[in-house]
Amino acid sequence: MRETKSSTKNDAMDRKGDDDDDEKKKDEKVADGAVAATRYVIFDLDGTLINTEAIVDDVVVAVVTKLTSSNSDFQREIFDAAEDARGQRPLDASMELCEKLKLEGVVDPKTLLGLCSETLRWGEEGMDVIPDMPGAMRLLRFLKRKKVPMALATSTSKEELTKKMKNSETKNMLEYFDAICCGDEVKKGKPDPEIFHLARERLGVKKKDAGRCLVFEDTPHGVSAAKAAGCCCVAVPSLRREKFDMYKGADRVYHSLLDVELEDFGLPKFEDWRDVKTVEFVADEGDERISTTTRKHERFLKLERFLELTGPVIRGFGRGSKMLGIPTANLDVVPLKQQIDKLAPGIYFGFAKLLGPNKSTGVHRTVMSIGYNPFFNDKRKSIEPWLLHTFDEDFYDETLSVLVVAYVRAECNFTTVDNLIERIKKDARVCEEAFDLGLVDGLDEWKDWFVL
Ligand code: ADP
Ligand code: RBF
Ligand code: MG
Repeated sequence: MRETKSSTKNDAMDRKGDDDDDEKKKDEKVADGAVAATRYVIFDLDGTLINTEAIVDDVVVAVVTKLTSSNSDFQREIFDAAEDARGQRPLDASMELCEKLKLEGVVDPKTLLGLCSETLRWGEEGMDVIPDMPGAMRLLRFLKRKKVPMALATSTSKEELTKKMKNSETKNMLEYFDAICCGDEVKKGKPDPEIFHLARERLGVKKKDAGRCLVFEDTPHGVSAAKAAGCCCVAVPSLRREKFDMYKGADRVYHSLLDVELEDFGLPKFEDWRDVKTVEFVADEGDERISTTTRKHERFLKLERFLELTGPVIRGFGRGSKMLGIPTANLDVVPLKQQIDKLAPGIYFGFAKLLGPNKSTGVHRTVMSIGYNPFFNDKRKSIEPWLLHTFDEDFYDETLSVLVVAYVRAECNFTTVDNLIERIKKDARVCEEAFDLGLVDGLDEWKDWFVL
């Protein structure tokens, strides 16, 4: 992804001269090395703005569990396989699932798909609420406030879109768009560019100015379609890191919508990051945070809604203390799935308290990683809070409650363990100093949580 920096210059920048006069007037200065000067934004829906994937995963787990009468260990496998199968056409995904979970003799891909579709009736009474993708509403609200014209380009049909929105976390999401284009309005679906041409036209942008449109996509097919339409394209993959190669065509790849640097595309810069002026920003080796604008300090993003995660401390991969000298009190992701789907994988900080024998140690500050720990290439998601307190003994099985308050960064890969350790210690400093300097407000609302 770092390499995208040099390969990303969109030709919209080099094609002055043949732009409309109107377009020229709107042109503002773009930061040195920025990817492009875009003025319009086009969004994909599923997996980009709303998390339909999580619901599909749940249905797959429920259906396969029933078919195989399986135990909780196998449920974890189903859960992982379902996640892996995301972003494909339904039948392809079903085939992958049958193969990975060795379901031959139990169910065939077509039947499995049928069973899942029966359960997945979007918009019907009793369906789970479809959560927004982390950072989606922050992005939409900000662009709306800055009067950036926006369109939706979804493969979903109009009818299905209405149903999905009825059950969405943010029911009025469609009000943010100046144009809406659905899958049944085009002859060919993504990866064909047709739907992005349509969205561009509806935004009133001529074909030769397609590079002024910034597309947000989560799948490789979507990226291909956007690029074929001549648009600039940001990918926020819904597929695993191992599959990130499939996103090579994108102008830039981010781990989540929270990490997007709009100014790199000629759009207004987010105003809600808070600098921790006492902690210097150094782009570590292995650090994938890219920005063309030089950043001087570490920073954090206060969550719009703090999140409480509670559960027994479980055994993790057994390497935190041994390998890193940094113990992390792991929580089980399975019962907390709904809550952590609200968070982008990444590094967060907040508070933690133990509710068993260690209750008397009080409330502690904590930094945590929620995700796949790319350095170790974990296949399973984990929640790993490092409590910034020295304990006399381990506290496995004791109930731990964590209050997640702020986002710091995406997970990174590092070439050496020392670099990883150094980075984690820096995260701890960001947390300590953010609280010491009183940079985190909104804690009053949670004052009951702090009473032990
Ligand atoms: P595991 O892989 O099993 O999580 P770790 O090496 O990460 O093993 O050690 C984590 C355990 O260490 C926790 O479950 C907890 O019992 C203990 N521990 C001791 N001090 C701390 C601390 N400051 N933060 C988190 N866990 C701690
Ligand atoms: N692991 C990574 O692979 N990449 C990271 O960027 C990363 N950042 C972390 C930040 C914090 C604050 C903590 C507590 C852990 C982080 N880890 C990261 C996770 C670390 O790999 C994990 O705790 C150990 O693997 C123990 O299981
Ligand atoms: Mg641990």
